[in-house]
Amino acid sequence: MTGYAVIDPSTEQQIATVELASVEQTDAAVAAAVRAFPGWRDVAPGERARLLRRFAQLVDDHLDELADLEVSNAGHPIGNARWEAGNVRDVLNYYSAAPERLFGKQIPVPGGVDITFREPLGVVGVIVPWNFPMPIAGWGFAPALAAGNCVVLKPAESTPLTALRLAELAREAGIGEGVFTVLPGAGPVVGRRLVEHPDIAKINFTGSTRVGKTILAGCADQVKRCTLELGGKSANVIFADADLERAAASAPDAVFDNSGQDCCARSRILVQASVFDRFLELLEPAVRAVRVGDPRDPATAMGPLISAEHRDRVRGYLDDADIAYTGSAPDGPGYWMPPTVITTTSTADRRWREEIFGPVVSVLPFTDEADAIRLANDSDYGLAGSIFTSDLGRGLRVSRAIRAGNLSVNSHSAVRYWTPFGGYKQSGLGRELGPDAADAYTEEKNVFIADS
Ligand code: TXE
Repeated sequence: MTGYAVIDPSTEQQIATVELASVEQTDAAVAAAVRAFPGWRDVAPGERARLLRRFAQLVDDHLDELADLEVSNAGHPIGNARWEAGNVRDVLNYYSAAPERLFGKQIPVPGGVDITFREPLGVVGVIVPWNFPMPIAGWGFAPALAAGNCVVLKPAESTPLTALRLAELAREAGIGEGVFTVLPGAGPVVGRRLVEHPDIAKINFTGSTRVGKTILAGCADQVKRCTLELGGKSANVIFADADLERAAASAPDAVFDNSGQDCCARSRILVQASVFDRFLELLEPAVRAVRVGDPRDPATAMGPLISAEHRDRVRGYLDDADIAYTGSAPDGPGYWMPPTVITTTSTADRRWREEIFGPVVSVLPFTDEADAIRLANDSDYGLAGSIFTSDLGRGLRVSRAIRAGNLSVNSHSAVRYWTPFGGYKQSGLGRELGPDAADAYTEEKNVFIADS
C-alpha cells in the first residue's frame, strides 16, 4: 500500500491520507467478493430489497455528513453535494424495487415449455471518476447489487472519501462482508487489475474516452461485459423562435455546473445567426452573475476545479482564444477559474471539438435547421444536447436528428434516475439508470422442458 494525499481543492490543504491498494490487495478483495456471491445471490428478493432500502435510509441519515465530505474532497458547492448524496439515496430506493421484479418470460414454443431466467453475473467492477464521486458510484452499485451481484468499486484517486463512507454505511445496513467493497487505488493498478481479473464478470466504467478505449480492449480478451460512460461535447441549440431570455438564463448552469467538469456539459452553444448578437448580450449578465467561491457558502453556484494540474490543462485551452467575456473567480488558495465564454467561427477549433472539462463554453452561429443539425452532429461525441425553440414540432424533429443519448427541449435535464442515460458514438457503450438498468447486470438464460 502507498499513501495518497487527499486535497481540498478550495483550500489546497491536505484533508486525509488514503492508502492505495496493490494488485495483491485487489485480488484479495475480488476473492472475498467471489466468496460472498452465492450468499448474496440467494438472499430472498424481499430481503435484498429491504437491505437496499435500509442502506438508502442510512445515506439519508448521514446526508449532511456525506455532503460535507464531498464539499471538502471535490470542492462541490454544498447545495450540489447535498443533491448528490440525496441522489444515491434515491437511486438505492429506486433499485430496491428490482429484486422482486427481475421477471423472466414464458415463451410459446411447440413441444414443451420454454422459460427465461434472469441470473446475476457474479462480481462486478465499478470504476468511478472524480467529477461526481457519489452519484456515479451509485448508478453502478445500486442496480448491480439489486440484481444479486457483488461489487468491487474503485473510486478516483483524488476523491475516495465519500465512497469509503458509503461502504461503511452498507455494512451498517446489514449488507455482508465482500458484497460491496470500496478499494481506493491507482487506475493503472487497481482499475487495470479489475479489468484483467478473470473473476470480474462485468466492468462499469465512467471516465475519459481515452481510458475507456483501453478498458474496452482489456474486456475484449475475456469477452467481459462492460458499460462505458465517456466524454461529451454536447450542443445547446438555440433557434431564433426560442424564448431567448429563458435560453440565456439557463445556459450558464448547463455548462458551468460542477465548474464544467460534467460529461453532459452543454459546452457548444449554437445560436441562429439572426439572434446571435442578441443572445450573446443576454448571456453576459447571466455569466457574470454565476457566483464562484467558497463551496461551503449555500449561495455559491460554482466551486474550484479538482486540481492545479487540471486547471492548468483547462487554462491551456484559452491561449489565443477569442474570449467574449468572463465571470469572476476568487484569488488566493484554491484551484479557481472564472466562467469563460468564447466565440468561434471554425468548427476545426480544438476548443469546439475537444472536451475541455472546465468552465469554458464556445458559441457559434448557424443558418437554418439543417445547418444546426449538421453542426450539432459534427462531433466524435454524442452524450447529451438541448434544443430551445417555441416550435415543439421542430424540437422533436431536431432531437431525433441529433445523434446523442439524452436530449432535452427547452431545458437541460440529462441524468434522471428514472430514465436511461448513456452515449452515442465515442461517448459510451450501453445505458445506465432507468427501469432496465438492473437487467444489464444479469444474464438471460433460456430453459426448454420437453412435453414428453
Ligand atoms: O479520467 P480517467 P481523469 C475526462 C475529462 C478529464 C479527463 C481526465 O476530459 O479532464 O478525462 O480525467 C481510472 N485502467 N473525463 O484522468 O483517467 C481512474 O483511476 C482502469 C470525462 O480523471 O479516465 C479513475 O478511477 N482504470 C469523464 C477512472 O478510471 C483506470 C469523467 C477515470 O479516470 C485506468 C472523468 C486504467 N488503465 C474524466 N486509468 C466524463 N465525461 O464524465 C485510469 N483509470
